[in-house]
Amino acid sequence: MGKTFYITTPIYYINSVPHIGHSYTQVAADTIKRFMRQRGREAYFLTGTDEHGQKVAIAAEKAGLLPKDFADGIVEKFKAVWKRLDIDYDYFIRTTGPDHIKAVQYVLDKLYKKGDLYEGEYSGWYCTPCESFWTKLQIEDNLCPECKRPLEEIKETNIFFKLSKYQDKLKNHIKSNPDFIKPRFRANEVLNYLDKPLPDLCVTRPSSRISWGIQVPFSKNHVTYVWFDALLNYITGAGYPYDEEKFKKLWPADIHLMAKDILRPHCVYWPIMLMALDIELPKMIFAHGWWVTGGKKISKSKGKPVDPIELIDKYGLDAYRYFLLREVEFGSDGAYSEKALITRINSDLANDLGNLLNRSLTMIEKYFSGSIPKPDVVGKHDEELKAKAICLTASLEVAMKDLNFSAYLEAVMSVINCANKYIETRAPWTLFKEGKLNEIAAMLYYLADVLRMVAIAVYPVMPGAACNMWQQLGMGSDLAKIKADDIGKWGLIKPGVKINKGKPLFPRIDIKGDK
Ligand code: ME8
Repeated sequence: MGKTFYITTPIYYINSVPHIGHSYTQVAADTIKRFMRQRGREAYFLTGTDEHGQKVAIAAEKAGLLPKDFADGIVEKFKAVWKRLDIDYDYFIRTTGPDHIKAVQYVLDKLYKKGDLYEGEYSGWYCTPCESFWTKLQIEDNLCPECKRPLEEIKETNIFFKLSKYQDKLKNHIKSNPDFIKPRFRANEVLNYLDKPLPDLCVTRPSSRISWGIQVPFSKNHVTYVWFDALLNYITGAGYPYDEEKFKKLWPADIHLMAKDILRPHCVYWPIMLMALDIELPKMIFAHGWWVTGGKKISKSKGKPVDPIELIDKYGLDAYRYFLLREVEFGSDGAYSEKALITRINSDLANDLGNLLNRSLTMIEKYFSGSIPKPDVVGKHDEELKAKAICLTASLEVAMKDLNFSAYLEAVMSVINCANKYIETRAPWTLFKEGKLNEIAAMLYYLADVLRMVAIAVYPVMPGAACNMWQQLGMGSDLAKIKADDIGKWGLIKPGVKINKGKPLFPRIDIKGDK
């Protein structure tokens, strides 16, 4: 067995519960994992929570709790939301876990002994919400360049990490590995940033100012900077440094997923930390776009964020997952509105996919008493549909190479649209009047086999709906175990099998006024 496909999401701050943005990264990662599994790859999906730092300490204080007790409560909420979203992660890492803490201290010691960490005086401007330091040159009007909130001037002794030592090596790596940072234009952003001298990274905070952090092993007055601690989760969650066997199976990560807001820590600090530790770099860092409303990023600190659970309760999990991945190209920003969600459900899922399944199964019941008919007389239209369906596999692979979920789903929808048009062209109601039952038999067999392929193809995105389709088509097997190769194989649905027509997969939703 080869290397396990290893995929990660950011570990989320626990100063609030998850919203649509967090659910987006989770659904994308979950889809990739299921996609890889369908291709026979072992896959390991790491997610978790980032529990140290001032942001969390402040939120805990507001709630009248100790940070760890506060964290314990919120973590359960995160896990509950991921469960509702059917997120099949393998390990949930918490940065307050003893193994992670021990490993972070091990890394600090290692880099200190190597001479990559040194003590120095820091004076500059600090942004508490972003937990970032800025120099005079980087700021305007005393506002944080990232979040535009006021900065605090600070002077203190800290431990610094010599980023500049690895700057050229990182630049070369980015230039010679086009898949390292994706989408490609993000790599250019990082390279532009790396064109200027890289300031050393302050990797500690004085315990007198922030006590909620990992104790620095060689300096009792300091705790670890939350980003330095958090980024290490990707290796500590994969067994580093104590479980060598696990680490060898997982590392390097195949994909680190996140949104564009945290591109710099992931594409600058993280690779340099790995270089300093002599650890191979991840294969791909993919920064997707933001869900926005009214042109602004949806975030927990600004207004009421969109709640995934509310939407799932109203519209169903599969529709929600589909919308997230179909609506915008992965990598671009997406404008969220409930109206857009409903429109997408009605057009793609109710009118196209749901309707195709429903009308095909209704005809199988009506003309063949609910058994898949045998295709004896096959014509040009049937063969055209078959050819279109068989080509689907190639389009799916191409789309997923770039994590282009919308193109992936568009390719599936294009087969569904062809199948719906094929029904109109074949006009079974006329064939029936003409007594051409054998032509209807071929048509329905072809439709059923195409629907079988569609179920496998949509499974990574909509596992629930796909399994429902599978059942309705009378496929007895467990769809979760079916391999993607079956999408390209024709004739796997068996004539004579009884279908189990159920309720419509996606009922149409009425739009009441503008939402
Ligand atoms: O940054 N649109 O945690 P965080 C799309 N703890 N994705 C969004 C989003 C939006 N509007 N809002 C949030 C942190 N996300 C650090 C990470 S990793 C070592 C440490 C998603 O809770 C997206 O994945 O602020 C983004 O990168 C992440 O949530 C930020 O989560």
